[in-house]
Amino acid sequence: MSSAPSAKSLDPAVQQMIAQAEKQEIKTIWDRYQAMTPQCGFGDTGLCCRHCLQGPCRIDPFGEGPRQGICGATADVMVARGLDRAIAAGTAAHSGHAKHLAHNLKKYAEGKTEAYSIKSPEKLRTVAERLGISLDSRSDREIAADLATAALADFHEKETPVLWATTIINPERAKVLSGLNLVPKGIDHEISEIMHRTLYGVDADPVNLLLGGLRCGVADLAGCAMGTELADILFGIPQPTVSSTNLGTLKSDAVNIALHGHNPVLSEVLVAAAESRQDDARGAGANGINLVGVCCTGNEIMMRHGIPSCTHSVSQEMALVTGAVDAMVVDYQCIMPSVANVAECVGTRVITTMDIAKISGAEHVDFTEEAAGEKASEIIDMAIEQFKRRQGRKLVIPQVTTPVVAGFSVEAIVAALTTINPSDPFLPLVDNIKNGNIRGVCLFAGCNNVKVPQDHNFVEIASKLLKENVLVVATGCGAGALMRHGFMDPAQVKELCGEGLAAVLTAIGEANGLGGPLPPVLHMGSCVDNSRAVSLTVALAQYLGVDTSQLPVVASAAEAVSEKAVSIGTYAVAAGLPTHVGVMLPVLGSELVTTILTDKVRDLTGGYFIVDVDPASSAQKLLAAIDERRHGLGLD
Ligand code: NFS
Ligand code: SF4
Repeated sequence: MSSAPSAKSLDPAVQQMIAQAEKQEIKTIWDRYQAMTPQCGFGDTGLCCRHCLQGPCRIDPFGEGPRQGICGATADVMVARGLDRAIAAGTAAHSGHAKHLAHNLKKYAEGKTEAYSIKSPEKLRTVAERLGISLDSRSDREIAADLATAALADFHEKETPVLWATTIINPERAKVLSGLNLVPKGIDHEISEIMHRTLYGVDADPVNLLLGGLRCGVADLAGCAMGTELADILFGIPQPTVSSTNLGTLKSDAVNIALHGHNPVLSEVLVAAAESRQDDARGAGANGINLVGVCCTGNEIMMRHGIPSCTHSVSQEMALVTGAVDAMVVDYQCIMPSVANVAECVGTRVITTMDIAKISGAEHVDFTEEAAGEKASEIIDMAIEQFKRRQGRKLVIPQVTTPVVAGFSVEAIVAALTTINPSDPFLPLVDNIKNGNIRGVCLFAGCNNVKVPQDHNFVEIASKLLKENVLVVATGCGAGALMRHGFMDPAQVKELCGEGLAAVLTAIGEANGLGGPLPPVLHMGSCVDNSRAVSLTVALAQYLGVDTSQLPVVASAAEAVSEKAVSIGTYAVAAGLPTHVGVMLPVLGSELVTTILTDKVRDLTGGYFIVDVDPASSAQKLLAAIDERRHGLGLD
């Protein structure tokens, strides 16, 4: 890869900041990547094992040297074990986020925190009812207490399987999963079982290991679904909202606070605190407090409050390079430790808030739900103080913003369809799938990977699919990528979408009084909100009386980074979806594992991985998968 900025990012604002970082001699992820190349071929192909102290053991993917690790583990075993551990780590992260929300709900129910309330009593009741919790003449608090207990119970092994898995899928899928012994017994149980079976000298059957990984993937779906639902209950169900994105959302004359990470437990309180502290910011000479989001926290607060997203994933350091961020406040996950170094270079502050996620060089405020209001105020004080300190310093804010319409929860999508057909909201959607106005559905998810010019895969694949009338939904930093390039701007529908799709988006938009179409790509939220895409798929399957694996629905993590993307991809495959990954997975060292993931698993779940780093051929493969499923349903 050349070092020209265009090889690093497609985003003009990021390109400008990369040049600025070079000028100020600030090292960024692209510099560190270059310093790291060539990367180790053993690790790259999954053939390096450090699971015991006799290691590390390496197997040459080209057949030179040893064929087994010191203990006798083969390439297949090493690769399968490594993949399993990635799935377990991703599952731990999503469900850790969900567990945090469950504790939050419990503290609310017990009256231990003032900062939180039930913003969606309807969803509280719908979810509780689905789990078999009694609603009869009970208060929100009582139901919330039971719901929190049920959520926490789903983490350990118990009589019933994980309810957040079994109650959110269609009966056909439940049957497939239970026939394969893929129904998780407890979320934490599955994670710890993966750690056990991948230990030195336990599971040495690659197929058995991969089946364990798949079950852990289903546990990940449960964690994501729980995370989404509890967040909606506590903070409200997202509704379509107008906002904007990119580094131009930072304001030189305001106290800029970038909220980065994942859990709305933190960001929601800061949103409220910022609102009530606007006058203090003005008192300090600022034109108010300007909140912006980064990564999935950006998605969460954009969907619920219309707060702009400043940047995503691989370009997070660039927000700091502007010099305009007065505090980057983080919770956990996807926060590169390097933000502390960049903050030091530009003289600003990174504030960590969670016990499990401190960063050397950052300041720490110990956030608790019990003292949420106070802690949020303390953070705002720190940002205001920093604003005063930075006066007179030169800022470089790229004047780039893009309009976004975000917030398409399943509830919002159903509501929009209901205006077209009040008695049968799914009918217009299904009719348009049948007549080919909508050829299929693709979910774009996952991160930006430094190995790919930022946004390149997302933009290229989504452009192709939209032109072919594929309805595109997006989450996580995939949503971030597409929004920064105008894919969530309704004004771009004509330019980006095929005629059939444009007609559908326009009809729905106009029926809903928008005076124009829905945006080309529907923003469904953060990464835990991939569960929303699963819910939509399940609802569609149930409406048609088929299984999820029969639908013309595909997924793509076109620039994946995190182990969370691996676990999400795994549950997409468990749900029966053809699932594209646009970067190499560390599995190529085992032909057996590679064949199972990209082919054989299909005989079991109906889903499979498509691993392809070329966006043009990836788009072709996704379209072919869609067409194959249309054919299966008799929709040629
Ligand atoms: Ni998803 Fe969201 Fe982004 Fe990747 Fe990270 S923020 S949880 S893992 S980098 S999409
Ligand atoms: Fe080597 Fe086996 Fe130990 Fe892995 S578990 S490091 S392959 S001896």
